[in-house]
Amino acid sequence: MKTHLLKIPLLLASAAFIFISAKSFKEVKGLKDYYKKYFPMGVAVRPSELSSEESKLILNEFSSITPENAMKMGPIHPREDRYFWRDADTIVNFAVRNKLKVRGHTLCWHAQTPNWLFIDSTGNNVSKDVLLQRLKSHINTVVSRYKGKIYAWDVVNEAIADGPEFLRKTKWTEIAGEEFIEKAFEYAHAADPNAVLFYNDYNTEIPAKRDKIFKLLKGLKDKGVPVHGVGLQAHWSISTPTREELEKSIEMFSSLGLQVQFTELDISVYSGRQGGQLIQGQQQPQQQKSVFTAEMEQQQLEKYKMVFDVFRKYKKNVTGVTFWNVSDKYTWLDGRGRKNFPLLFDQELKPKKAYWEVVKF
Ligand code: 9MR
Repeated sequence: MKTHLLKIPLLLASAAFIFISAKSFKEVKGLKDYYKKYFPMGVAVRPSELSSEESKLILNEFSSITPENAMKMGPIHPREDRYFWRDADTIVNFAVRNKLKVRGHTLCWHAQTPNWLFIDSTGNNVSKDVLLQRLKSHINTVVSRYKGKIYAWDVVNEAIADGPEFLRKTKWTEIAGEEFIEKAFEYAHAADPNAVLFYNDYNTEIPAKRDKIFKLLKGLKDKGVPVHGVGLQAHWSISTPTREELEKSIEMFSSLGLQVQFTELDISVYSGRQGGQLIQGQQQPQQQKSVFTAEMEQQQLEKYKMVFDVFRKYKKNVTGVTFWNVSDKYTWLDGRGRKNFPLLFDQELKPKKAYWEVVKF
């Protein structure tokens, strides 16, 4: 009897302990929770990150993932008769297991595209018909495989020129002219009529480039091409974009009836467009090398605060925000002897000051 009575407080204590720890675990909110009423929060991932310490952070903070490279034409379709599914499957399976959304990236691009697509067995350019047939087969195979698991696709990536021309000069335009763009959307729509289809590009806040992207998208919409959204990559920096430039982009593209998603967000600590990228051969002053100064931290924090303020303001139009890479430990902007620090998590995967500005509203 005595021992029985003693057990009751013990049981109560352990129940309370379980309750408290379950509660405190639940209370570690992530970006996706703060933004639940706004839009999915996404991140670009590499397969290796899904089985390392990054995976915990990804699951706690994000509700959507995008393969950084695994679904691009080169990696996933290295030869005409050979697909390489392992990395893309790893990412999609992780998402399905953990109930995350997946944004597919990308079905048609000029970079990371295998040469076999454009040439015949003698090494000459294929005809337009052959190229479009290959594109159709590629898109149909990839989109069908992940039908129902990938909710949105970047169908065509970066087709607009940075310079004065309209379209970027590539093998695609050389062989197929402008038509490859609408064809890519048609093929993707036929393979998965439920997928939300995006045209994706960078420097979308620079008026000259924005006007050309607008013209392209308006033309596609007028023709009835199944394009549903525009992906604004958002490789920004402490100096770009301004609030006005950003708001104007959202308003212009929304006026076409398109969803707007920020698909590759990062804010470089170096000023300039396209993430303040180092131009080949360009030398950086010694003191800029791999140092995250208090000044950079402050400027970056202010830019993050501003852009998320705008995203929330336009929550009716903005249907997704995806960061390009997980943390400052590895980003596509690192390299040539200089680290960038463009993300919300530091090299130890801890939230930076900018993180707390993004979730403070
Ligand atoms: O982050 C990607 C990097 O690992 C690749 O080497 C690079 C190849 O061009 O592509 C990077 O991702 C790009 C994305 O697919 C499209 N928009 C620009 C991104 C940064 O270059």
